[in-house]
Amino acid sequence: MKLSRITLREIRMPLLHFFETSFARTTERRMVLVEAEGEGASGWGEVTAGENPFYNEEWTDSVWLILRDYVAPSVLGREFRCAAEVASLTAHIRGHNMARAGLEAAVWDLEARLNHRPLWRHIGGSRDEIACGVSIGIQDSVEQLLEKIERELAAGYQRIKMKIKPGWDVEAAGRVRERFPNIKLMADANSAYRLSDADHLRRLDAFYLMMIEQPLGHDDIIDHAKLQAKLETPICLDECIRDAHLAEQAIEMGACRIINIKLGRVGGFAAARQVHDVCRERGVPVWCGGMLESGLGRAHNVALSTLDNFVLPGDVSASRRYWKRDIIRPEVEVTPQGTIRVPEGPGFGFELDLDYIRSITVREETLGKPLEPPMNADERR
Ligand code: OSB
Ligand code: MG
Repeated sequence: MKLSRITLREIRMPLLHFFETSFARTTERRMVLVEAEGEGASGWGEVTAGENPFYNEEWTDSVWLILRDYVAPSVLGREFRCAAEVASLTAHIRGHNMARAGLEAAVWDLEARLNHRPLWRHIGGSRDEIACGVSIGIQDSVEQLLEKIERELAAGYQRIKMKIKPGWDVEAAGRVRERFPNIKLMADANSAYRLSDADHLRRLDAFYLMMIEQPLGHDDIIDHAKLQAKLETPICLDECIRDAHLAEQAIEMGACRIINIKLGRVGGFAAARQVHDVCRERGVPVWCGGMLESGLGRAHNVALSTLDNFVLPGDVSASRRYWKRDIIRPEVEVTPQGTIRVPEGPGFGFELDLDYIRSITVREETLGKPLEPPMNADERR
């Protein structure tokens, strides 16, 4: 298999409602889409980086440069056996997993299409319906939060995740629990605490949360192990788990009992499957995280969630929760039972609305086989 062209597009999409985490409030998304052409077909991927380097080190502008100057030149015109090999072509790039994953996912989509197969079957998925939860951002008041939860439960969602930060945690979670004593409830701190907050975080144990996600440093597994020893509530790691080896180490150290897998954060489908397998072998359940994706990234998340150890409801929810108009047809919809039925069409299983994509594209660049191969040690001599 070989790629002849890679096209990068940056699109802008305003969110229907702002989304606030412990690190930022997002009102408009700027995302990079990757189209990979080769063997007479094309596949698409979405880069899941945010607008600022606050969740991890990547953001819209960094992924553009990394894709243009490093990822694309490393893959264009090179022979590879299958999509599962693409990650190894860019493995010399340190970090920048989301940029690398954007192209990798596009090649998986391309390969699935060349095989006339749905992407979810192509990656080895086994479920035709996935369980959905929602992630609800920090609100201006607890009343607003309660109202939103009420609405999402009425829509059928199976579990509620609330974002927390110092000043919006024990009291807010307590009021949610008081109002909804029986729901599956969890909290995501996005690294807003330190180990010295352990006694404070222990107060959340009273609310029997399913889990608390990434309470401590974005890259700190050791302190999470110390914290887990003090909490009844299971810790779920998100930011910390950038590859299968880190997943293995975190589990071995007792730093978490659950792992959130995000396609971009780990560097693509091949890596996500490795993390999934490491967890399954060790009896650790996983679920699919979200990064406020457009329909394209959302469809890839649906496919990923069909692997058999995705046993907990994920953050993959309906397009209409985010967008007035999504870039795929049909949009991602959720059943009244809080599930998404997995599409049977080829590749990621939805049609791209190319006219709409064109209308919200703010920059576009097509990269072909480089005239000069990147300079290597031999040439420099
Ligand atoms: O930590 O899971 C997170 C959004 C942006 C950055 C980080 C996270 C999130 C979410 C939103 O929780 C999940 C979604 O609805 O896409
Ligand atoms: Mg998270």
